[in-house]
Amino acid sequence: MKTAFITGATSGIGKSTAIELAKHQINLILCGRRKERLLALKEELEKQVQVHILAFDIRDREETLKQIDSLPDNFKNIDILINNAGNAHGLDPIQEGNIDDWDAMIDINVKGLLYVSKAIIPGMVSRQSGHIINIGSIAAKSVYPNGGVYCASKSAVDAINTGMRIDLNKHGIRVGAIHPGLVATEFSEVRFKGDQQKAIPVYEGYTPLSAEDIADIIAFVVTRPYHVNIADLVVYPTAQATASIINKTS
Ligand code: NDP
Ligand code: 8X3
Repeated sequence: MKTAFITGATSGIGKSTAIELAKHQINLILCGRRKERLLALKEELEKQVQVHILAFDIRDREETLKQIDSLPDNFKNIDILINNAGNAHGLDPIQEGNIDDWDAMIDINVKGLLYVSKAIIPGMVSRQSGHIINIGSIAAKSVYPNGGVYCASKSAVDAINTGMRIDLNKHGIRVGAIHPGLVATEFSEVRFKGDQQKAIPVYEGYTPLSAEDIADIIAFVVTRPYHVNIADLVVYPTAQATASIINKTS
């Protein structure tokens, strides 16, 4: 049985991915800061597969390395890494941007992803096998108004994804990114700091992607035969044409 390490498993895409991969008999290491949610998910999925949880903040470099190093022997060989944890913080023109928001996006979406990867990739290299999926965004592919720093953080994920694939290619490790458009999760609640008046309308007037839609695609990607690497995948809801063009007339 394979083992997958999923960051950001307490909510949205990460949580749905855990549920979906359990159906495929993949053992799980589930991460996030909200331990009570991790415990609840572990209890639910342990009926199907082995589950280990790690509660830590991926901004904390020492803690990230320590937590991953602490994995019990039966969870040490990670076959699949899903670098999913991340969020947008704020939606402001650059001249009004909040520096704490900028720090959060760069520290979580970029540096946190690198810390986790640094802890896991050497094991994959020594085993000469592994599969890494980086969750980017359409924000990696085009910049939209007031989202410059979030888009920059996801462009960095896109570049890191390509860099990983180049460097890990000779070690037999598959690397690919999935770039979703609008997915109805807690994403907008986080972006607007709990302000539901701003978060709810983001997903109104059209059918957004669901976390399950992305989880389904991730399950497809990780179950392809070894010689198939889905390297770069952009997924929009049908109502969305670009980051800024959304058909809300239906
Ligand atoms: P959610 O807000 O629902 O989930 C975000 C997850 O990231 C949570 O599990 C959260 O866990 C975790 N996380 C956030 N900050 C940290 C941190 N400092 N340390 C550890 N874990 C953290 O959003 P989504 O499911 O939508 O987002 C998942 C990924 O998908 C993100 O990378 C996002 O950028 C990307 N994405 C989302 C889209 C969307 O429209 N929703 C579209 C394109 C990409 P906890 O708070 O418990 O730590
Ligand atoms: C999330 C997509 O366009 O809401 O990465 O920022 S968007």
